[in-house]
Amino acid sequence: MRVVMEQPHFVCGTVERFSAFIASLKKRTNVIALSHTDVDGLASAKVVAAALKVDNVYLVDYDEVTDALVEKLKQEAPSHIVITDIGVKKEFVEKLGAFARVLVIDHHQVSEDLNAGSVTFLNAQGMCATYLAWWLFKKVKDLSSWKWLVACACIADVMTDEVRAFMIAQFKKEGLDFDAGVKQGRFWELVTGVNNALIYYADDRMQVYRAVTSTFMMPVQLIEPARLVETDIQNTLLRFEKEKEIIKGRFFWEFKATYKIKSFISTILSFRYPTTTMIVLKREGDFYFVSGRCQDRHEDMNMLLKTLVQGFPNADAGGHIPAAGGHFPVDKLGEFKKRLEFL
Ligand SMILES: [Mn+2]
Repeated sequence: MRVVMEQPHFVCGTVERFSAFIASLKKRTNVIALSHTDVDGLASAKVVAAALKVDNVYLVDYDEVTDALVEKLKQEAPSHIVITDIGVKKEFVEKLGAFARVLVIDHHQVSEDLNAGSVTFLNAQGMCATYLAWWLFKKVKDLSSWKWLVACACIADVMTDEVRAFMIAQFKKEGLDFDAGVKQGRFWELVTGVNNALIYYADDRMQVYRAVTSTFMMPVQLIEPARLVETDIQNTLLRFEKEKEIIKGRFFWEFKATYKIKSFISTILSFRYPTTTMIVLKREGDFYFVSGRCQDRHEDMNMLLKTLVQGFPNADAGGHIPAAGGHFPVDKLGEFKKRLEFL
């Protein structure tokens, strides 16, 4: 029986507009793929590269989406730029659109429709960027050897509900029952392994990108780096349980780790303790960087952190009710903790 794979519902852009972009590739000279730094970002760039034979790939974080990046891309004189898994601003794509045809495939919340002139924007909600790219590009090129990676990206972004038939079919090929959960078999091994390898190679993510091929297996050269990060994560979680202080019902802890796992650890802890406010510090030079999390929103993190650093020199804090961040000089730690007792 032929499985009918779920179809995206684009809130911006159309398949016709996508096809016009593809038709324009007849005049291609230089194609660049630009994507995000996580598993969905890497996987969507892989799918684009497999479909279009791109000339260069960039994996970037949001703080790298700047005018400096526009300049760097311009230097390469691309005829086409394909952006996946990054919620880019109109201003940014307009600058790229001045020297290249731009295609943006994304699933983040839309703030504005980017479609205009040389910019094509396709956005659908509830499906990861890799699934959207695969769904669009499979009409251009046979991408059947990449379906396993598409499934991994859906798992990594926790976006499997709306692509159930697709997921069930991929798990079945592996002899796995999708309804037994996503944390099984080579899919989960790949998701955690590649995620950890991306953390290990945070300063050279293309090492990870190049290692991933259309063969469904954890790349051999990434196994050890991924293991080192996994060990760091597990040790850090154990240390949290041992070292955390309880100050007025809140958890207070100074984070230390070998690799860049702070936001990953914070996310794990906020799910483990959804009803406890968590104040996590990380020392960088003469400053403490603080993050406050309160998953159940019983306390306003934006207000709390602002009050905790109020009046400190060279200090700042802000954010939202469930999550906020800030920084203050290390010599204010005593005062910071004292304030925490009374707030
Ligand atoms: Mn994504």
